[in-house]
Amino acid sequence: MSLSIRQLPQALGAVVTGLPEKFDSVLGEQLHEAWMEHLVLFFPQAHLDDERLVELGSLFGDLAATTPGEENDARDYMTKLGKGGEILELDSDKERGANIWHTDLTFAETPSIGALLSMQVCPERGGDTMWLNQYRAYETLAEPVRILADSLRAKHGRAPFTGTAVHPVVTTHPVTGRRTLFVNRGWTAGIEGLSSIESNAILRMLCEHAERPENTVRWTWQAGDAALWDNRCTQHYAINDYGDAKRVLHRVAIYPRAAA
Ligand SMILES: O=C(O)CCC(=O)C(=O)O
Repeated sequence: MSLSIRQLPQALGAVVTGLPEKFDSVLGEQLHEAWMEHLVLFFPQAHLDDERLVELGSLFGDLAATTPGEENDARDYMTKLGKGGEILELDSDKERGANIWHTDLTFAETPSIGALLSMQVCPERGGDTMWLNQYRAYETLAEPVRILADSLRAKHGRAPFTGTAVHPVVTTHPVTGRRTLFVNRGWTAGIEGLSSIESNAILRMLCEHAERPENTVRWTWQAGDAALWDNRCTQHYAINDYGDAKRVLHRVAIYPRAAA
């Protein structure tokens, strides 16, 4: 079967089928191009074991389970698997905190550029994940609000549980050159230089604007599916509607390749 990439009709996302046995640099380039265009790639029934998860993720950068440095990653206590501890196991028996819109690790100076997630044990019903398009969120702000957002910087993180970092509220994607909103409800704590009344009101407005259903896509998982997202221009939300059912995923976080 040859590689096929089908764009979804929603604000972001494409479905990839026909992954070859061997993951090489040609495949890496094809997937990278599609990833930059569609922001999230879904791989139904890819059945990536941990070795293949690491192999596929490595096509796009260096891998770590969470933050590569010891930056007080809030999820450092979770199970890390793989030869280099680069796989994070997300087990519903231990943690269900991802049912808030967030971008991973924005409390770090250098957050991951993306992540690859593979569904291991899937609830019979529920447990979907949603993603939203932060380019679209930025581009659909009214011009005066866009100009305001362009001028702001925000603090991220919740010390002492996580590290803290300051990032511009609007960033430029290093590959596509597109401007993107870069705040999220999960980790953005406040806007620099504003009163708490001003900061809370602006952050709430930006987050509510980004989270509108028009900016989203939703994936209903089956065991064996995988998803690859760009952390620089998306947010995601794990829907906690599956009661006591078990849900287990394996995830690698992708970082820019260290200079050789
Ligand atoms: O459990 C999910 O569907 C998403 C997990 C998540 O939010 C994350 O890996 O950051």
